[in-house]
Amino acid sequence: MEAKTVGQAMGTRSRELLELAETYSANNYHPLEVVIEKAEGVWVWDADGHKFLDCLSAYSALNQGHRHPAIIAAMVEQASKITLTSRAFHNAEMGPFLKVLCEMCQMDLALPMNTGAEAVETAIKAARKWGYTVKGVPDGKADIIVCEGNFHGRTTTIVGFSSEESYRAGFGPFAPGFRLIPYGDIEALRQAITPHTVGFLVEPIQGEGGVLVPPEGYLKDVREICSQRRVLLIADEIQVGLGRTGRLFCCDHEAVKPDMYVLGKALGGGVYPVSAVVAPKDILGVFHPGEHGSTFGGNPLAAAVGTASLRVIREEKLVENARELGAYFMAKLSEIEAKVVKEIRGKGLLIGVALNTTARSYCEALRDEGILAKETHESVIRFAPPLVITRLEIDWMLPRIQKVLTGRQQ
Ligand code: IF1
Repeated sequence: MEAKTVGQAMGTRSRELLELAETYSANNYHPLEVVIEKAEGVWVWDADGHKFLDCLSAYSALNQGHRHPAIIAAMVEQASKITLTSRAFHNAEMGPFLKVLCEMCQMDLALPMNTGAEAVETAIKAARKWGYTVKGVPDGKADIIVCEGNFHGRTTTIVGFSSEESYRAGFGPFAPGFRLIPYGDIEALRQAITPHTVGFLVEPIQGEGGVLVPPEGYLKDVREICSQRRVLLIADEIQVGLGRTGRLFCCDHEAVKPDMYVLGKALGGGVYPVSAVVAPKDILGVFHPGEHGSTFGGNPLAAAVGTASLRVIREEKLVENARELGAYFMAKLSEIEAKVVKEIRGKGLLIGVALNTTARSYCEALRDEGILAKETHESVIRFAPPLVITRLEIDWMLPRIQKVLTGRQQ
């Protein structure tokens, strides 16, 4: 399990491939200097054979681990039969997939899309349509409340209600109909709701916001207020759902059932983009033929992969593993005495280590120790390994993380 350190001596093949990407790729990312070529479980290898433990999991899209054999098998088998029909025809895989998905969510209906942003857009459309046709909001007046520090995707509508200037600047004009309130502030929500409010779109833990866990009881109070005021509680569980935080859904920590789950990332098991909105009939039932859709949404390959991805989460007890090993990992991280660490927060296997300085160089040092993590919000290191991780693998990481955070060998 020993990983070679990369240090400054990035291999020549990696260096060449990195330069090729930098020559031809639009400059919308600033990745860590590592070129990954293959992977298995929690491990990845770069183009020169160096091995790393993946502590990002593609922002939780790889909850089941890289190339989970059951998911790959389902994908290959499906690829040998049929991959795409479009929704102009039925396909044999979508029904069984949506049945399992609805059962896991304890909801009636699901609307399959591809990326997270598309699912968020779908939830916005559903909430507005529900507002006009069920709640009786005057046409064109629906508003949706969102939180400061939110991250829901990159479409123009979604970045239009971001509070992060770099996501918005230069991309307007933006769609009206969204209002920002502080995250975790229940009074702000109470006051923001008007008779025209159709939905409250919220992340149960803000991932990109810096792994921000709202005050205990917040979601429960949100649920109560939304019910009282007839506002749809739309939970963006794209990053925190499907086991990541030690519960199937992050809302489960407070026994809260939202009106809509927005899911993505791990729904596709890290092999294929699969997203969905899942809700009761009286909400998702507002769509009629022709009002919404997607060429690839619900395609047979996606459905087969989605079915297998959900089965792996259930059968391999990934939720329980995230809960147990997340608590262990967090406790062990908290024992590290490092002046640079300000706070450690998170739930399950979504852990943010907030530093009192910029985190980038620490992520680079972790990479040199064989651990891939990515900073968020400048000063937070996010540790979010695949949920298939073992205690042994966490124990392998701990002295290396300690070395990087303290500058000392254990
Ligand atoms: C990138 C961040 C994470 C999400 C939540 C919707 C979406 C995301 C809660 C949209 C996507 C991704 C996008 C990815 C990086 C990543 C990210 F740092 F940008 F914010 F995870 F923290 N809701 N998050 O986290 O899903 O359309 O991308 O499938 O590079 O932009 P998508």
